This record gives sequence, C-alpha cells and structure tokens, in this order.
Amino acid sequence: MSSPRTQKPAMPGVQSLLLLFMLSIPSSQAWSIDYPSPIANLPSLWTNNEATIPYNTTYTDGSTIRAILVRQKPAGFGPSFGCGFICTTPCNVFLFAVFFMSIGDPSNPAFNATATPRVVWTANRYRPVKENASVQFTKDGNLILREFDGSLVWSTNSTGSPIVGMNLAETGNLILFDVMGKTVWESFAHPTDTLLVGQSLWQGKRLSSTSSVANSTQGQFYLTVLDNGLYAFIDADPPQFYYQKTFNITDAIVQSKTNISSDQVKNSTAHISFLQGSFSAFLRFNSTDINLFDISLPLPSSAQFMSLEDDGHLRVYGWDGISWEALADVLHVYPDECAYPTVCGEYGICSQGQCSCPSGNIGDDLFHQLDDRQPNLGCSLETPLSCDLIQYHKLMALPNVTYFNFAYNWTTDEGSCKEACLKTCSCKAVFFRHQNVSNGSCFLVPKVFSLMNYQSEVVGYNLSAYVKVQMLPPPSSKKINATAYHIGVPVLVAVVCLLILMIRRTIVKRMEEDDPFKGVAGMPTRFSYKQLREATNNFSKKLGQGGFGPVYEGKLGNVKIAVKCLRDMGHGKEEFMAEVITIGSIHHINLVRLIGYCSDKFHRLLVYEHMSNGSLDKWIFRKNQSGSLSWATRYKIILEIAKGLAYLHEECRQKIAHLDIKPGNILLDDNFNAKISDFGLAKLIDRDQSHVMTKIRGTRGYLAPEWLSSTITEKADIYSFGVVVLEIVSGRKNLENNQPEGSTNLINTLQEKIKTGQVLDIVDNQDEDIQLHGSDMTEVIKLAVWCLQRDCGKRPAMSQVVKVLEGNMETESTSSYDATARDDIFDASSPLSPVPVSAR
Ligand SMILES: *[C@@H]1O[C@H](CO)[C@@H](O)[C@H](O)[C@H]1NC(C)=O
Ligand SMILES: *[C@@H]1O[C@H](CO)[C@@H](O)[C@H](O)[C@H]1NC(C)=O
Ligand SMILES: *[C@@H]1O[C@H](CO)[C@@H](O)[C@H](O)[C@H]1NC(C)=O
Ligand SMILES: *[C@@H]1O[C@H](CO)[C@@H](O)[C@H](O)[C@H]1NC(C)=O
Ligand SMILES: *[C@@H]1O[C@H](CO)[C@@H](O)[C@H](O)[C@H]1NC(C)=O
Ligand SMILES: *[C@@H]1O[C@H](CO)[C@@H](O)[C@H](O)[C@H]1NC(C)=O
Ligand SMILES: *[C@@H]1O[C@H](CO)[C@@H](O)[C@H](O)[C@H]1NC(C)=O
Ligand SMILES: *[C@@H]1O[C@H](CO)[C@@H](O)[C@H](O)[C@H]1NC(C)=O
Ligand SMILES: *[C@@H]1O[C@H](CO)[C@@H](O)[C@H](O)[C@H]1NC(C)=O
Ligand SMILES: *[C@@H]1O[C@H](CO)[C@@H](O)[C@H](O)[C@H]1NC(C)=O
Ligand SMILES: *[C@@H]1O[C@H](CO)[C@@H](O)[C@H](O)[C@H]1NC(C)=O
Ligand SMILES: CC(=O)N[C@H]1CO[C@H](CO)[C@@H](O)[C@@H]1O
Repeated sequence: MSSPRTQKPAMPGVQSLLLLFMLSIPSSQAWSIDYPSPIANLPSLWTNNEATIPYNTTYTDGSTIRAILVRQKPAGFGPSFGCGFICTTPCNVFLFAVFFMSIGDPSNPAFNATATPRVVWTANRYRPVKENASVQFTKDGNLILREFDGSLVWSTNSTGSPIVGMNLAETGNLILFDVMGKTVWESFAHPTDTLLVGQSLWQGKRLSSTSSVANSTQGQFYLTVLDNGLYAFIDADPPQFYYQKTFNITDAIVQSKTNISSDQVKNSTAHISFLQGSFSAFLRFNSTDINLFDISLPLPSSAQFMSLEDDGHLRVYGWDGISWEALADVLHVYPDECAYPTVCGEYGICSQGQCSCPSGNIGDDLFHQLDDRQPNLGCSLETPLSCDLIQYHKLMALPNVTYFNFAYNWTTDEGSCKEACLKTCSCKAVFFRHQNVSNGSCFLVPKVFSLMNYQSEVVGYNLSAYVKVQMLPPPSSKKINATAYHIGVPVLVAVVCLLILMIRRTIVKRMEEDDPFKGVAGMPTRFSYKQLREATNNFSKKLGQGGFGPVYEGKLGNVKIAVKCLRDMGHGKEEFMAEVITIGSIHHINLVRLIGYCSDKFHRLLVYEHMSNGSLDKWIFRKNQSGSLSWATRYKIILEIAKGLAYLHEECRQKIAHLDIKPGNILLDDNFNAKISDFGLAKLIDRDQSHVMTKIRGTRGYLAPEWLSSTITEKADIYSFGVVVLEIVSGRKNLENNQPEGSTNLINTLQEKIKTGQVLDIVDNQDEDIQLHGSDMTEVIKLAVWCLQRDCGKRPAMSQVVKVLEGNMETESTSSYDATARDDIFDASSPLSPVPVSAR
C-alpha cells in the first residue's frame, strides 16, 4: 500500500493543500498503528519496556524511542512530538524526554527510519535510567521517574492545586494541568539545552549545553538572563562570559509609552523568548511585557528549535522535510568565530580559524600542543604552574593577542597590573587595555580558555596580553654570597671555606644533573621529559596501570620501550637518583632491565625494556583454553621467577625485597621468558629514613601474614611467590577482585583438598596436561605450600626453591601443610587501617 505521505510535495502551496487533505482523514484510517494520545489521565504508570509501552520504534542509527504521549503530525509534514523514553546506541540507558520524531509504521518502507529523533527536553540528563525504570503520574499529581530498582530519579515536585491530567501540547510543551485545566507544571519552564518556538528563558534560569552530541550530561556552556542583560558563560571558577547583550531599560520604558516607576522596575522579571522570526527580550511587570530588544531570526517554514551546543554556539535549526538544517547562529560574538572560549582549546590562539600555541621571547618550548594532529584541542604548559615556586613565575608577552571577553574592574598602570597577576597564584594570564599614556584597565584571568589574534586597527583599542609561565629555579649559590656581607671577619673565613665546599658540591651536582652515569657502561641513560613525551607519542598508548603509576608504550629509534610515570613521589632528587643507581646496577636475565630515567622538578619516569607478551596475569587467568600456556611453559616461568627473586634476595650487593610479587608484575618476552618488574620501587616510594615500612604495600591476595605484626623482610616475597605458583598451576586467582568477605579463597580450598588427599582438584580440570604431569604438579604444589608457611622462618630461601625446581633438592617435608590464608588482615577490626597502595 502506498500512502500519500510518501510523496514529496513540490511547492509549499501544494503542501498546505495536502495538509488540509490529510488532516481531514481520520487517523485510524490513514495509519495502521495506534499512536498514544497526547493526553493522559490519572493515575498512570509506565514501565520502560516494550511490553508496557507498545509504541516503540528503532531508527537506522540504533536510537530507540518508547513513546507514552504523541502529538501527531502526518508523516511528511514535519516531525511529530513524542514524550517517553529514548536511548541512543548501544541503548543500555534511557532518558525520559520530549523529542521530535518521525512517525509511522517501521515495517512500512515509506517510514523514514533514517530521520533520527531529536531530544528537546530531558527530565534526567544527569542520571539516565535502565530498562524497566518507571514513570508514574501519581494521585497527588506529580510526575515521578524511578530507576528499575525503585530509587527516585526525578520528580516534578509540583505543589498547589491537585493535578488531573498530562498533555503534550502542539508546541512540544509537556503540561500537567488541574481540574480547571490550568497549567500547574510545564516542561517549558525547565529548559535543558533547547528552546522551542514559544518557549522563554526566564531571569535566573539557564539553558545549558550538553557535554557532547553523544553525552546528555550538562556541558560547560550556559545561556542566562540576568537583571541587566542576556549572557552566555563558560563555566569556570568564576564563570567567564563570552557573549553579552545588555538591556537599556530606560529606553525600553520610553519606547513602550507606559508609566512605570523605578520601584516597579525593581519588582519586574526579565525573560527572553524564542518567537517566530525573532529572539526577543522582555521585561514583565504587573503581567505586562515591555520589549527590551529583538534579535531577528529566519521565519519558520516548518518546525524549528534553538539549541546551545557543546561548542558554545546557540543555533537555530529548521526541518527541511528530510533533516534538520542549521539556519542561524544566534549569538554574534565579536569580532568573529574565534571569539568562542573553546574554539582552540586552553591556551590555543585562534587566527582566522587556525589554532596555534603561544610562543614568545622567553623560550620557544614553554607550550606544547596536546595533540599534534588536532591543534584545536589546545595547548599545555611545558612546566605546570606551581604555587610553591611562585617566585619563578614569569609573564610571557603575547603580541597581537586578545581574549574573548573582559570583565575589567580595575584602572591602574601596566606595571601594577602585571605585578598583581604575579603576586596572585590563581592568576594565569593578564590583559591590560591602554586608555591613555599611563593608565588603563586591568583584567586578571584565573583560567585561560582560547585566545585570539587581532589587529588593533580593527578592534579599535590597544591591548597588552601576558600568560603566566613557570621557570625553574637556577642551580646557584647566590644566597650564601648575599649573607657573607653581613657577617664579621672571623666568621667570614669559615663562610669562605663553606662556600668553597658549596661551590664544589654545586659543580659536582651540576655534572650529576647533566647525567650522573654518563659514559658508565650498562648504567641507565638520563632522558628529558620532552624526549620521553615524544618517544611515547605524548603518552598516548597505555600499557597498564601499575601500583606506582601508569605505564606507556614508547619507541626510541627502533627499540620499543615501556615508560613508567611514578606518582606520589615523596622524595627529593638525590634519593631518587640513589635508587635509580641501585636499580640500574642490577642486571639479571629474569629481571626487567631499566634502560633510563627522567628526573626533573615535576616528573619522575623510569624507562624499561619492552616485553611483548605483557604480564603473566593475562595468560594464566584466561577463561578460554585457546592460547593458554602449556605445563612446560608454566614450569619454566615458575623457575624463572624463582631465579629472579633469588638474585634480588641473595646475590645482589644490596639485598632487595620486592614486596609486590604478583602475576601482574611478572612480564613475558616474545619467547615467554619471565622477568620480574617493579623491583626496588617499594623502597623508593615509601620507606622513610628509619627504613620502616610506613604503609602496608602490596596487593590483596598476595600479602604475607607478618604484614600485620612484625618486621617485613624478603620472606614476604616468598609467601607471595607461593601464591603466584598456586595461581599458575590452578589458573585461578587466589582472591577474585569482587569476592565477598569470607568466601573461600584458593589457599583455603587447597587446605581442604589436602585434608581429603585430592590436591590436584585445584588444577583446572579441563587441562589435558594433568594426566601427563600430575606428579610434577603435586610436587610444585608441595613447594608452594612450603613457601606459604605462616611462620616466615619456616619458609625456604629462594635459592632453595630454585634447587627444588631444578631437581637438586627435595621439598622439606613439612609436618603439616600449615599454609595460611591471610585475607583477615583486611578485617575492619584490624588496628592498622591498612591502605594497600597497589591493590587492584
Ligand atoms: C530519509 O531521510 C534521509 C536523511 O535523513 C534522506 O537522505 C532520505 O532521502 C529520506 N528518505 C525518504 C524516503 O524521505
Ligand atoms: C523487565 O520486567 C519484565 C517484567 O517484570 C521482565 O520480564 C524483564 O526481564 C525485565 N527486564 C529487565 C532487563 O530486567
Ligand atoms: C524534588 O524533591 C526532591 C526531594 O525533596 C529533591 O531531591 C529533588 O531535587 C527535587 N527535584 C526537583 C526537580 O526540584
Ligand atoms: C558525560 O560527560 C560527563 C561530564 O563531562 C562525564 O563525567 C561522563 O563520564 C560522560 N559520560 C559518558 C558516557 O561519556
Ligand atoms: C539607553 O538608550 C538611550 C537612548 O537610546 C541612550 O541615550 C542611553 O545612553 C542608553 N543607556 C544605556 C545604559 O546604554
Ligand atoms: C506617571 O506617573 C506619575 C506618578 O507616578 C505621574 O506624576 C505622571 O503624571 C504620570 N505620567 C503619565 C504620562 O501618565
Ligand atoms: C512587588 O511584587 C509583590 C508580589 O509580586 C507585591 O506584593 C508588591 O506590592 C510589589 N511591589 C511593587 C513596588 O510593585
Ligand atoms: C496592574 O494592572 C492592573 C490592570 O492592568 C491595574 O489595574 C493595576 O493598577 C496595575 N498595578 C500597578 C501596580 O501598576
Ligand atoms: C575584580 O573582580 C575580581 C573577580 O570578580 C575580584 O576578585 C576583584 O576583587 C575585583 N577587583 C576590584 C578592584 O574590584
Ligand atoms: C589617564 O586617565 C586617568 C583616568 O582614566 C586619569 O586619572 C589620568 O590623569 C590620565 N593620565 C593622563 C596622562 O592623561
Ligand atoms: C602585530 O600586528 C601588527 C599590525 O597590526 C604588525 O605590524 C606586527 O608585526 C604584529 N606583531 C606580531 C609579533 O605579529
Ligand atoms: C509500533 C511498534 O513498533 N510497536 C512494536 C513494539 O514492540 C513490540 C514487541 O517487540 C512489537 O510487537 C510492536 O510491533
């Protein structure tokens, strides 16, 4: 069946004729679908699923609507309004909304499924709901949205006269009305990011952009009516406006030929209305509106809406019969397109639509682009501003640069203006607009959005712009020089000696700064932060998130590297260097090699060799069998971990306890050789002067029992090694991430199996290797149990473990398998309030 709505009218005249024709047909005859009525009466409950809301349609882009009210327009004559639940792909969360939609029978080829619905009002933009959420129109006359579990998400909270019905008006306004038909609540009074024709924005209310096209959450822009004008702001602390159109109330009163006292003006409220062909501001007093200004808009030929978008533009869209077309950009920001706060990102300078980063005389390297391929994402300071180093803040002049708007409130001279910024840590940039030779207006900016290029001849004023940058303290001994003047001669001799010492130290230090290991073979190389940023392509590919900070993949020449960015560094540079020397001097085939490091005022990074097969946990906890490791490989990995640990514990010049042995810290190279990573870092991070561990460190599930009470030694690693061995053999985690308190962990399970003599039950029983290697597995489990002894004195040394694994020694026969599960050190009753720093 072909229906008239498939025809596209050639001329507007024909269209209106057709419209009349269509409207004269009873809808039940023209369409086979029963659309919901635009009016609902009390009481009603709708649950968000297809069974209870039968009018559902899925569009080509995957968005789905479930409408509870529909204000119908015949297909082909502009979109209809719907009210109900709507989702976009992948459709796991819904908004309760009013939307424009194309209607029709989805199974009918004439229905245009590519015409995606457009949301114009949302109840729950902050908190989308799931399938089976409900919307209820209650007896006391409220509209309430509840999540599927019954929790309250949103309510109209209307009070006053009891409500009897709900109507979706022709304008798209969702209305709750009382028995007299009077409006008690309306969606038009609570706009989100969109205004419809006939809708107003009242003084004090905001029209807020969405975060992005795909994310309905409130974004950073808002349009608002204040008592003196219409403003558009970008949210910051404090918000900065980028558009302003002030009211001339005196003039408006004169124009309106009314007699209003200044008292009445104070009592009045301003609003701006989206009308047919204009965006007009009014002052309302005593239920009369007087016109303040009009911004003219294209006259509507079909449906229109106005939306504050995620780029800060306020645009009008019109329906052209097939899709929405942008008709007007309502805010005429001065001087041009560049005057929007995010057009070039933070610190980006916009010039005729092109973005660049500030560069000045102080040095060319003070800013870098966040993404070389997307200059409009903005720029970031090479060295972040630090309030602790405020004495090294400098202002970098930006010639021919201006800002999108100014809220000047201070007249002074340029020097005082700059000084005020330098003295205030929160000031990030300063603009000075020259008025006469000596004076001008000063504007301090606490957060720098996009900047823009300008020509003073064009804008008609002269401006000086500066952005604040961070310089680094120079390594010098000036302070001592200065004090020497004020001290007597005898003291002077001492001071001179001291000075010589200091200078020597400084020279030595400067050499160290350069590269303490320069020319020492096998020692880690020093890199600059910039080099590593480039090597990692601006830290774009994250390999993982370790307990000490994130790890990124990088490339030095053709060699792949892994760069670990250490965070929470409580230490000074010298301690860091000392530890880097220690770690860098350790070489063993089963330890991940440290290639280099970076240390400056703000960054501590370590550069390691790249291990192509990633960490062991990805291999042993695989759910599917494909790609799982053979028994031979697993055995080899266990032996290699043991060798690496034996080296750290017994063969290094300085004994090193790892303190976070777990599969995530065992890395595999392309031949599945195992290497231990992160060794030496526990000490680096939080051992204080007295060499006592200040926090529980390590990972839940791998912690030895003595963490609660006694001194921590390398024996804690042996316990963790025991856990890792069990995990490798069983293919199971000792403690699952979200395992509830008190449920059985792997060690407890093992203890029970030992009692019944069925140790091999813990081995993944789908594993075919078990038939072939059962006795080897039993031996390895026995070894693990030896390592898991509660009494750390009873655990073997790592060298003994290696001997057992190489077949040169027997596992010491423990009288009982006294393995112990130490989940209880995380009990709430525990006196230590442990913070497992790297728990994942
Ligand atoms: C359906 O809409 C799309 C764009 O939204 C348009 O390209 C297409 O021509 C329309 N189809 C019909 C039959 O109107
Ligand atoms: C929604 O509720 C219906 C009826 O109670 C139930 O059959 C369905 O499984 C629920 N859907 C979800 C996703 O919970
Ligand atoms: C309605 O009232 C509840 C509880 O008093 C409150 O949490 C909620 O923010 C209110 N909702 C609106 C839209 O004002
Ligand atoms: C939506 O944006 C908000 C705020 O910008 C953000 O917190 C949230 O994670 C985003 N949601 C999605 C699904 O991207
Ligand atoms: C308001 O308009 C009148 C006449 O157009 C003008 O004289 C006056 O300066 C204006 N006031 C403001 C505050 O702009
Ligand atoms: C306006 O009102 C004042 C008193 O409020 C009165 O003196 C004056 O004559 C009135 N003017 C006109 C034009 O009505
Ligand atoms: C201001 O408005 C309030 C209520 O809206 C009214 O009671 C009051 O008399 C008004 N004042 C003036 C000066 O109009
Ligand atoms: C408000 O308007 C009404 C009728 O338009 C009028 O009778 C009344 O005097 C007005 N009040 C004020 C304070 O202007
Ligand atoms: C100028 O405005 C800023 C922020 O609004 C405020 O902190 C500052 O005190 C003002 N300065 C003067 C001189 O009013
Ligand atoms: C500059 O302007 C300020 C006021 O804006 C005034 O006080 C001062 O005298 C002027 N200086 C000169 C040199 O004109
Ligand atoms: C600034 O603009 C002027 C012309 O308006 C030009 O002569 C000058 O070279 C520009 N300065 C810089 C640093 O671009
Ligand atoms: C109008 C519409 O498409 N209704 C559908 C809603 O979902 C049910 C169940 O999937 C369908 O049977 C209806 O045809």
